[in-house]
Amino acid sequence: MIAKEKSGEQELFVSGHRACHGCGMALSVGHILKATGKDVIVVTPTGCLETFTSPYGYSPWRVPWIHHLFENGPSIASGVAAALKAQGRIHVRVLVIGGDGATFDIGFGALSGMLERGDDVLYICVDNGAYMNTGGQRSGASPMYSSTTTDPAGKISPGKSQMKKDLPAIIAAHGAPYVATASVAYLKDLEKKVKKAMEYHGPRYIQIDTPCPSVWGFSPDRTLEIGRLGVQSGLIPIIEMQGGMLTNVLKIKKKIPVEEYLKSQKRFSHLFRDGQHQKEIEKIQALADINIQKYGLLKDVEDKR
Ligand SMILES: Cc1ncc(C[n+]2csc(CCOP(=O)(O)OP(=O)(O)O)c2C)c(N)n1
Ligand code: SF4
Ligand SMILES: [Mg+2]
Repeated sequence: MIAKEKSGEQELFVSGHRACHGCGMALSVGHILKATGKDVIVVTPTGCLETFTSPYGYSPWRVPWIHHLFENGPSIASGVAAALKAQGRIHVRVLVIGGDGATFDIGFGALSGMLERGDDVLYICVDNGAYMNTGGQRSGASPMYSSTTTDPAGKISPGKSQMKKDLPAIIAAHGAPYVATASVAYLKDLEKKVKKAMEYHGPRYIQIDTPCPSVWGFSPDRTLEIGRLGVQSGLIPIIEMQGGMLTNVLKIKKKIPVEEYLKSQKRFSHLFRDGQHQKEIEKIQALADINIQKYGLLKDVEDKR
């Protein structure tokens, strides 16, 4: 931070928040704002980000920030965008930064409306795959066979039995001009995508994989490593879609088996406890392989093997 102040570059998300150690979401927000610059108004639905950035008397936000309800982020953002347009303040842009529960589930109707109307909003989902602020309940973004408090793994259940909702594809199908996924483990790629999204007008969407040490169950010094394992296994495809077409993917350098990713986190530990879950592990491997094939994630040399 001192080096930044000396170079004249202002940090827009500073200390004073109360995120858990190693929180992938907190790390990603600083880099999002680095890429947008200061002329933004940020809208944040209820969730970890809202809670850990608003302890009484403190704020890490150095840009205007609005918190409202869990379910209406896109509607608030659309209203702010309309007001800015009416005032002729076209240099100020509107950004939503919201959790996966707010985005995939409870705010999905409002998001669909925002997309369909073509409102000028960049919507960023910081995806930690469950409702973390309230203790880790299942969301439409929770990965298959993860154990959550509402879909706990046990004698009968191997955890969540449904697949993660393919929200980027659903958003692209609304005609959004720019849709991308990113990971906090690849910060340069993340910043580049946010900068690119800011060049467009209309509704844009970026979904960022943000590992959560507290609820996924791993040591807080491993956040970036866990994020990389997700990407390098093929389970978290990092892609870009412009005008509804796939235009870019982050290639996998060295494909790793999904076991390596799953074994690193407590939310999947039941899959390895009694040797009874080979079928579920194979199913997860198949999901990763489908991503690899569908998006062409392997480097050419490995594609030919
Ligand atoms: C209508 C409504 N239902 C439930 C809640 C309780 N609630 C607050 S935050 C939250 C979960 C947020 O999950 P997500 O959007 O994934 O964000 P995260 O906390 O994981 O970052 C819930 C269920 C609420 N505030 N309002
Ligand atoms: S619970 Fe997870 S997402 Fe929420 S602040 Fe802690 S590490 Fe971050
Ligand atoms: Mg969440």
